[in-house]
Amino acid sequence: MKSKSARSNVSPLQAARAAYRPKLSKVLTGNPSKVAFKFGKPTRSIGDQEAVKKLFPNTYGQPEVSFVAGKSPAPMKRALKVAMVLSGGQAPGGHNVVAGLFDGLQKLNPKNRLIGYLGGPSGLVENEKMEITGKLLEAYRNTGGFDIIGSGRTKLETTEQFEAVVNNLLKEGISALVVVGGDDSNTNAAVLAEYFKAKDYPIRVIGCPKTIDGDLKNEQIEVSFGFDTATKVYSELAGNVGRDCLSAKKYWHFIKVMGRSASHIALEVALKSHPNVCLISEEVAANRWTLAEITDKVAKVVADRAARKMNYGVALVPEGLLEFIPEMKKLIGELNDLLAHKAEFEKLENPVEKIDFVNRQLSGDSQRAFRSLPPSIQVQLLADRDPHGNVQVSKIETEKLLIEAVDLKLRQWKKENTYQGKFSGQGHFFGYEGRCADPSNFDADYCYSLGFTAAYLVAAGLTGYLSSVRDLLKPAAQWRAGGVPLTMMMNMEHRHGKEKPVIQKSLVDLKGKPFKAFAALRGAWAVEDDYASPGPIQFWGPPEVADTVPETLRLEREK
Ligand code: FBP
Repeated sequence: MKSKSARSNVSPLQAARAAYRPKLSKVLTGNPSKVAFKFGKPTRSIGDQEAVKKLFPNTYGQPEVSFVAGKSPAPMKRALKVAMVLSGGQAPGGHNVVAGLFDGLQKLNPKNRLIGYLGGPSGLVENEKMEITGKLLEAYRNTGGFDIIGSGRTKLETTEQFEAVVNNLLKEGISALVVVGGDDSNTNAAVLAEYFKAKDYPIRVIGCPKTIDGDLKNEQIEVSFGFDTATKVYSELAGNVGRDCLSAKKYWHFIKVMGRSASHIALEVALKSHPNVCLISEEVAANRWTLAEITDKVAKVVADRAARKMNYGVALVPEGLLEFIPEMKKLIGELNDLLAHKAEFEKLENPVEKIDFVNRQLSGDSQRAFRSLPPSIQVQLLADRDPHGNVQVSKIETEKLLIEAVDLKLRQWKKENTYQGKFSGQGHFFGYEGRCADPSNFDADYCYSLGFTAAYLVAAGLTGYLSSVRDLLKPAAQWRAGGVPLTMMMNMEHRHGKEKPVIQKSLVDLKGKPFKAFAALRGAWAVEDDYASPGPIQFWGPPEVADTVPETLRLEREK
């Protein structure tokens, strides 16, 4: 937040990058009075329609909207004060969403003002805020991080919190709130929009699709922002590790990559860097592979390579893998419910007592699954859930668990004389390294457009919508901008021991082109050395180097 040190020491790259002018959809570059809104048909939620409709009677079923050239139905005469909050994990390009929102509001009416609430949703409750001005933004355009106003994971769910937010926003004269976040934060945005509308509070709510995880996507949202940059950073690092393998020829590198539940990041990094192994959690779940079976498969690749005198390799492990292994999924589900309800557990401080306590409450199957894990992983599985009830998978060292399991298996095969290689594992976790990188051209442009679009959705007087920019494989000038009703993406899920309405996470589609492209190549990557080094993000240069989109997006959307 207003970090002076971070911005006072500007490198030549940062100075040049600050001058980059993000590209925008053509319809938004012209006169705002020539932007018309085209509404589609009424929509329905992606699942559990009756239950979602019942919980969102005032915002359910709204039509999609897109901006087209025409006459604006409501030119903005009255100046607006708009609030914004950055929510959840950082994602490259967040500052450009702020800049796009600010510039869009200014374009609509130079008297419009933007107030940033500090430290995530808690800032709205605690009324911690600052005005975002053109001067302040100068130091943040095209930079990574969320430090301009900070972020946080507080979940807004109680009536007291909602009323505190309303109170603070109305006192400040705010008539719209823009929430920049992932699936959980935008679920929060949908709940707030419904609450405000039900109570006739004059505040509209607009969301923006953020998350490096890439799991906030569907027909309407082609990709979440930050995914492109973060995966480019991880791919560069994975490529470097591959080169290290080829040079030293002595380690097997097990790299856990962020992404929470979905394996989109692992898949994208695999497509770019060609590791010897890349596990895809969704495939594990579809085939109901046990931890022992996964171990066997990885150990088999290690053994096959050892037979060719290649005692080294790169294995990518998606962050959420454990949750997709059926016996572990069951175990985690039981642990979630147990931890959500047991005050007794909270009193225990000693990890051994905690493990003991939990062990006694679990079902037979889950006890066996829990006992099969090393104590370090058992303790990690008992760590606090995040405010949305999710296991904090970033804290579970799955890469180490796999190294240990593969090592054990190989020792057994050695005893049985079926393997003669050497195995030395190195664990890595690529996560935080990529979340605050300076946004690629794609993310810089996309984020700016999302922020700008949010300003126009606010001006249109809409609420309960997610800012949407589509046709991302085309040049930015041809991008389609508009809004998608948040309830359209919702279904009911079991969280914190209860059924809750949430925006559905998108998982890797095993029938989709990106997975198929990977599946067609992985056999060759397992035994041959084909490590690719995409190198660092290129901000300048030929378009085929500097203006690329995620590989996953290209495979999914290219006609
Ligand atoms: P969001 O879903 O909020 O965008 O967060 C993404 C993420 O980076 C996940 O990949 C990771 O599991 C999690 O955040 C880590 O959370 P934290 O920053 O709280 O450690």
